[in-house]
Amino acid sequence: MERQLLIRDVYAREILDSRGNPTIEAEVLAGEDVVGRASVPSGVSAGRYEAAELRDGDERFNGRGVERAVENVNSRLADEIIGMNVFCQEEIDRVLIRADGTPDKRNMGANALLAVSMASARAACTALKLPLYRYLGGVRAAKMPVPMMNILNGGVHADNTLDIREFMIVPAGEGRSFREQLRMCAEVYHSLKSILKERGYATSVGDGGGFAPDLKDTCEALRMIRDAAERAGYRMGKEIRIALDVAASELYDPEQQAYIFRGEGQSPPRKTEEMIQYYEELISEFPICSIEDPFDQEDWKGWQLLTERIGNRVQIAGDTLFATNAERVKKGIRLGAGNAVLIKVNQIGTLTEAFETIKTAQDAGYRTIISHRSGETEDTFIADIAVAFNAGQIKTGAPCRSERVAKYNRLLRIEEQLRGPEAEMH
Ligand code: 2PG
Ligand code: MG
Repeated sequence: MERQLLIRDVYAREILDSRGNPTIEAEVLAGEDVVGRASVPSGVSAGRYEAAELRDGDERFNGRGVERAVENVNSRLADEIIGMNVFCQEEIDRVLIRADGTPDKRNMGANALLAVSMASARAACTALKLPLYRYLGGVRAAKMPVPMMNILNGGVHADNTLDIREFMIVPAGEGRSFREQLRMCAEVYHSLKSILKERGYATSVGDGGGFAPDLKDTCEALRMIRDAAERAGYRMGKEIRIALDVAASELYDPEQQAYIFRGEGQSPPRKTEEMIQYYEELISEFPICSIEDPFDQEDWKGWQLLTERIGNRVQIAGDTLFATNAERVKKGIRLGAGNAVLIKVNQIGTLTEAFETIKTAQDAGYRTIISHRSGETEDTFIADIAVAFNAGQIKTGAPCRSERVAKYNRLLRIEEQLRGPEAEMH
């Protein structure tokens, strides 16, 4: 195996993401002719603890251009990285972090740093002729993730009445291949579409590809999903369960110190204790196996109480709360807040830091979910991360819109490889 291959060039360009907003794509040239390419996703959540994307703020693209971040890659970061060994990912990431010099990477832009970090890993695995998951995870990379598939959208990901951002379905993974699990989810998605049509609702989709109808409230959405799963021939609770991303930081009103469900109109603001009761009611009526961001990113008390009350039965996942930041995950572990962590590489800005966060979570027995962002590209990097670290779960949207489907399809190919040459032939 080659132990040293020098980075010869780094180049970035501005491309478009799935919402038509600019994002960065970077290419790393290592040795004579090995090129690794990667692009960076972008979310809408205003997570206070996320690393900072650098946006131009000028008249192009309503201020969302990334020309300055591109320029940072092509000048400052390229200067630092050229000449480094492409196989030394941790060192590369350390140099990137140092070149930026700020805690939230606002100087160079977390988007600039991450593009280089990811493209370097791609170049490294290409040079070794290894699949990315194998390069990142070594011989331990073995486990396919269970899909947590978004089928109904609300909140800021859609222009409808639903307050909860994502309604997802989770197939029972035991004894089933990823291919089968994916099929189950896609079938439920299609039966949901026909039910919505029959009942006179819109079947247009939100950012993650899930449908975005104007339903009355959360319970109606959950009933629709139950009907859809049953119509597709699955037993609710046994074969298909439900996961929610409440994205509660978006519902929280600091003045009233309460959560406001605007789409529900009449429902009064809910304080922390009322939110807990609300979740308890929902899980008693529907087979909900996971709740993401049930409270605001500062409401540690709410997180602790809910984890204490239902954490033994339900996965309670921190997205905005943890922001893929190992220090925040450590705080959560200390306080008993949540029992699972969403991993989004662009929340932290380099691969090495994201991998540290995965390790911190897994060492403490917290579950991990590798996640897309609402603004995605065709890059399938996260599919490989999910397998490399035996994450167990992946959240990458609906089986609709190719930037989401690309990740699922990549996982189908990885599953074939993991099952050996015989399976690969079919
Ligand atoms: C989330 C994500 C992905 P965004 O809240 O989990 O669906 O949304 O990327 O907009 O933060
Ligand atoms: Mg979320």
